[in-house]
Amino acid sequence: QRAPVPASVDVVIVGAGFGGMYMLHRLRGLGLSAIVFDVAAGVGGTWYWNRYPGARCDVESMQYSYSFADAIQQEWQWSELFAGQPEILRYANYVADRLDLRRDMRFETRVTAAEFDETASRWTVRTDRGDVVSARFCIMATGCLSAARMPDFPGMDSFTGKIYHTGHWPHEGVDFTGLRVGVIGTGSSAIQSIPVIAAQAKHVTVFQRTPNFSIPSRNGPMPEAYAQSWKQDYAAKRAEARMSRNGIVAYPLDRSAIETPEAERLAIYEQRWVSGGTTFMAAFNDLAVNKASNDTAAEFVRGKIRAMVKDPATADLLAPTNHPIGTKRICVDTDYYTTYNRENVSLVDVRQQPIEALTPAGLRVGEREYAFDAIVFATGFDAMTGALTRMGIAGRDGETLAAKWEAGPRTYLGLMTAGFPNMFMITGPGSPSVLSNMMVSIEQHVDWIADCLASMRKRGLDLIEADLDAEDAWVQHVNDVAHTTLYPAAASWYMGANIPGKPRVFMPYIGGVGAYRQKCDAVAANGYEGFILGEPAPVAVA
Ligand code: NA7
Repeated sequence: QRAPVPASVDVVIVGAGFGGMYMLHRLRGLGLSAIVFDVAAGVGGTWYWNRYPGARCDVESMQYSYSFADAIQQEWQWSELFAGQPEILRYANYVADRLDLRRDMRFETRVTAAEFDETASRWTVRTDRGDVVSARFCIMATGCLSAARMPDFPGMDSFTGKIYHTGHWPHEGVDFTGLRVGVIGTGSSAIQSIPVIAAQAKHVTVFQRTPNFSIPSRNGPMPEAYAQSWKQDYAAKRAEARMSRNGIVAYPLDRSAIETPEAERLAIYEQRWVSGGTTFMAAFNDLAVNKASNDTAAEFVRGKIRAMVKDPATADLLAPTNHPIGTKRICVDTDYYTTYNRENVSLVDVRQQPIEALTPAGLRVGEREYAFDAIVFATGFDAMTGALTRMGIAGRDGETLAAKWEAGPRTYLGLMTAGFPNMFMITGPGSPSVLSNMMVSIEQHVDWIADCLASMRKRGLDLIEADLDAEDAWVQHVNDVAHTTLYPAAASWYMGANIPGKPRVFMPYIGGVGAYRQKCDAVAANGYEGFILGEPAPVAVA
């Protein structure tokens, strides 16, 4: 039984993941009324849905957590260096309990439309349960990787076995014991789940279109002394993360790879490889911008793959050659490559010859049919824009967000988009978001939005909108900065390249988390430069 939904609130928040949770907390602190909708049955967002075997954060636990409440960051104890999905979901629930968030949340409720009413300067938000809520502000905390993508192979309905998508995993779990399993995709979700599925299944066949670079996580139980070293110094470490490149304290080396003598360079890579995890790309300062430098890192990892995988043909297929390392989000794994040494695991290259169709027994590649009891789609997401453009958002003159963004997303600072007044996005396209530790980026956006609303109230204003010229300039800047790097060289989901027909635009802002924060703060300090602020709409007289 769902609690009643108020007809009118100050703010509707869409999404009860880490963004929506903290946003609600901040709005309460400002004395604003808010209601949060989420299609899930509980909090957690990404960590509610992605329950596939082996699902784990690729940012280490001590850094992937809220920093806004010292009591919470001191109380919570992570059990592993890299937390798994169940533990992160427990953490989200713990925070929700601790802050009593759920009383303003309505679950199992999908927002189907959000329309801006220009006469009243208010949003009308509708849900699939028939709710109609009027709100002054609408905050989209819908996540960057939340709209799961299923390829539309012919014969999808004909397959008689089970079909799963990693991003919509059954809550009761799946027992693969004794089953023949096909896995489609070799992104982060596949790389995490394949070793775990292979340990259970009779046979696993992996269909790889593009190999990815993966670094061993070196995950393990959290040493108490390590946790304490963070907790005792959290204020300083969090401050460092906020001003860093990716929102992660990674101790980057400030020197060029290509200018470092080879033996020394290899020793540095080796040391990063052995310590494991996310910080590999911080080994040198030019890996993202200098192809020759990048090649040295890529070749180092390819060498590791060849050393780990016994069958040379399989090793060759697994060693990525078609994109610079790091230009697709680097994966972090536990035993991924060595899993291919197991007798019950095989790899099929579907780059030249794609999967043609699903069949009643399995799937077909060219003339060959593969039979399965279950097929796991680890095929990713309509990243960054999918959740927003699918929602039925309409701004001024009834213009839909989907129409406005037809040629690619356009935002000012990734926070607002012109023509959609009073609608904010948390970690929207045009902000660092997926190129960063999401926790750091989420907190930065939530704080910025909350401070903005507080400042507007103080000045008696209640309308804010991105200025079109400021937006155009920001989009140009996001694009210019992206093209100073090697990132656009990869056909990645950062570029929309994984969705047929999606425009190829580099969506996140790659200028760095710290530089971006300074820009946002400067905009606020200059009276919200680039935003148009307005008076309250006059009350209509009958
Ligand atoms: P990703 O990284 O988008 O990976 C999806 C994978 O699925 C990728 O290897 C794709 O190959 C593959 N794919 C997609 N469609 C097909 C078809 N039709 N045939 C064969 N292979 C296909 O999603 P993940 O869920 O793994 O990870 C998303 C992020 O979550 C990750 O970066 C972390 O930040 C956490 P492609 O590369 O497109 O050739």
